[in-house]
Amino acid sequence: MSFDPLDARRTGYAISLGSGRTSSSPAPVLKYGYAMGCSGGLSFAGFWGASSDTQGTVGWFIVPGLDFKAVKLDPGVPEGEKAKSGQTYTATVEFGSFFDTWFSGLSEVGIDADVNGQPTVITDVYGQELPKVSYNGKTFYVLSPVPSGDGTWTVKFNWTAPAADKAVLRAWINLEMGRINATWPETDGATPEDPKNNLKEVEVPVEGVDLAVNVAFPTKNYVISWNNSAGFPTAMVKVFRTDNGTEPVKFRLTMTGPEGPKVMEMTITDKPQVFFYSFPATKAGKYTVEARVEAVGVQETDLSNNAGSDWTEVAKQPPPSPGKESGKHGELRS
Ligand SMILES: [Ca+2]
Ligand SMILES: [Ca+2]
Repeated sequence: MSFDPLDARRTGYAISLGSGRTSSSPAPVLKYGYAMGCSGGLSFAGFWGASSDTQGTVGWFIVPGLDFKAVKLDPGVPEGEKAKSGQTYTATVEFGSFFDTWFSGLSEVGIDADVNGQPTVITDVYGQELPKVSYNGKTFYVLSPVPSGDGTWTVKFNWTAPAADKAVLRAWINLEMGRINATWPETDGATPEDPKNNLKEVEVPVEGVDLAVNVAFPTKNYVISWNNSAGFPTAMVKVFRTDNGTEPVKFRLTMTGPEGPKVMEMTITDKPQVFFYSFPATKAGKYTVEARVEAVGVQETDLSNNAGSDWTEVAKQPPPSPGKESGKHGELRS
């Protein structure tokens, strides 16, 4: 196939990222089996780019001036606030391009984003997942088309603040890193090692979860009445949070006392939760109940308040001496 740039300008060719690809949104693919470029009186101030298809065929095209850029990355966390571990935010990314060209443009360009190295699902501003192309075994998101002149795109991705003290959000365009494996040569020579203006990185501080536990007996002096063989002292175990998060956090609560350990897994939001540890006491003595709370799957900011204990002194009421009024009975509590 011969390539006539004037004809290309008339018909509005768009060059695609590699032939032999599969795409969720078919775009016009220009198959270029041999060199093509300017001729006649056209002149260009740019340089030549190359792209190869799955058969290794190299196609050449002229890139007069091409610059992709990641303009802005807004993590979606309210100004001045830390992200809250476990909470989901919507990040907004602005990409731009400048393409000084005589034909309609490139049909698409690859973009990618990650959070602490984990790839994200990228959508348009309406939440619709962006189209992807598969090329040489990798699948990546594309923006399309790349117009001549200036182009801008706004995309979004949801991310959940991780169980860590910070999250690193990155978004990039036209760099062979992450999922992208086909790129256009740019005037600024952006590469993964030197991404120039093609990459935006934002570090977001994350407010971790802080669970706490408190153990308390309602009385320090528990008395078993003279006519009962046992009493049932009860410790109150309160699990609460000192962070301001409202998202559900799983926790494991271990309560230990005379009745042996009791373990349970529950979920807490911003409301404290109260549990009771009751045990039969037949003998006088000092009884202790301990409790330990552990967040499951999220990081704790302060482990010093995750354990607590309390004790109660149990006494046995002596039987009433003969002759005294025996109408009063039952447990005496101070
Ligand atoms: Ca660039
Ligand atoms: Ca804690």
